[in-house]
Amino acid sequence: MKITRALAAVLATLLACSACGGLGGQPPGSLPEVRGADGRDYLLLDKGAYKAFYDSWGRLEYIEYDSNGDGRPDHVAHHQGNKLPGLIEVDEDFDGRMDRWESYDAQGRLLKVAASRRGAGPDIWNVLGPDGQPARREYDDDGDGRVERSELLNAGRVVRLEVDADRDGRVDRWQDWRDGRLVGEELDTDGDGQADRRLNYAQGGALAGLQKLAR
Ligand SMILES: [Ca+2]
Ligand SMILES: [Ca+2]
Ligand SMILES: [Ca+2]
Ligand SMILES: [Ca+2]
Repeated sequence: MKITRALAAVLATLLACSACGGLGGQPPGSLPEVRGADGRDYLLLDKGAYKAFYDSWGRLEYIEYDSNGDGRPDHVAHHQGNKLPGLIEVDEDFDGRMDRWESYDAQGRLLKVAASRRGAGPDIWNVLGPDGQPARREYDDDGDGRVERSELLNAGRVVRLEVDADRDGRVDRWQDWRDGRLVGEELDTDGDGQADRRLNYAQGGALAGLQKLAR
């Protein structure tokens, strides 16, 4: 994958430089202090295509990487003092706005990839299962920063759909899908966050039963 390769190259360069330059835990006193994009002050190790930002204790906070040489970072790896980044932001089309966000665990395993459908921050998330396959897709369809639709996947197929239809922040519809067919649905009709109705559907999609659920 393009991003992983780019990151590996950046890390290799950085670690090589740490070995020769005395960084990596020691206060890098000789580095210039700069103001980061977030308004905080950092010590900057400027290597041209990539720039590593350290806090005053020499802990690596983040790395900016300009892969196409247009002077704007298109990869930002957030380390927050850790050897491996927990989050990598990517500007895939080089327009100066980030459009891909990758979350990693402490071992460097990819957990989640977010993308932007509107160009205004993440609004779709692909969550990977322990086997590295997509396990869940989450959508912020109205762009308010909150997820209101989630698909649970099994071997690439949707098996369950969870929807916050009234957008109060709580799921109120749970749909079960089998072989591409809606087989049942549970509803929270009184808004307490608990399902209180269940609908079952027959082969052709006709309603086969309506059940009131005990509380
Ligand atoms: Ca760039
Ligand atoms: Ca972009
Ligand atoms: Ca939303
Ligand atoms: Ca709701």
